[in-house]
Amino acid sequence: MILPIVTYPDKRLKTISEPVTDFNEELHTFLDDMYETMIKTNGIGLAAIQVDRPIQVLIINLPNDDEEGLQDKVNLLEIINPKLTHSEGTTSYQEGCLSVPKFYEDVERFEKIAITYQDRHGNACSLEADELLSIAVQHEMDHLQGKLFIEKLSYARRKKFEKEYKKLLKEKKR
Ligand code: Y12
Ligand code: CO
Repeated sequence: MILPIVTYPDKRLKTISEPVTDFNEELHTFLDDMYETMIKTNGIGLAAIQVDRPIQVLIINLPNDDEEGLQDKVNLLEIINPKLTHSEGTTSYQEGCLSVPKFYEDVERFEKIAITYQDRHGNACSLEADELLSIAVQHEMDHLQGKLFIEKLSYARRKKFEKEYKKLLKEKKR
């Protein structure tokens, strides 16, 4: 089932998500719906709060790093209750978000990270990430804390964003 995506400036995106305690059939169906929704909307990452569920769940499916750039489901990561265990360096990348459509901006983040998390069955897992995966994990983990990438912009860039986004919303209404 395709789920509606909550978009900025909806206040629900500010909600701090709660840990998952039940790794049951309902969670599995929800994860499948998140995947379907992310693929349908051309996303590479999605957090549960973006589809109005304040639980610590995120999914990431990066395209293959080759000419075709296929988004292979075998590379799908389902990350539940993540905790950052290591971070090093800084890097910058032009980010986008399904909850902030049509806006991309450079954001500074850790270059490399390590996390622990649980999979859909509640098994303990760990992940070391660099490059695009590191950025995607940090972007999605921010959603679990009610934070959007636009909050990491400088004052001047944020102002520019608010002006451009307001214009976009007006055009959409017409
Ligand atoms: C690097 C940086 C950020 C992330 C987080 C995941 N971000 C996304 O998946 C963003 C996807 C996105 C897709 C859009 O396309 C449609 O909605 C059809 C989009 O919309 C437009 O620009 C029209 C905006 C963002 C991971 C890795
Ligand atoms: Co996002």
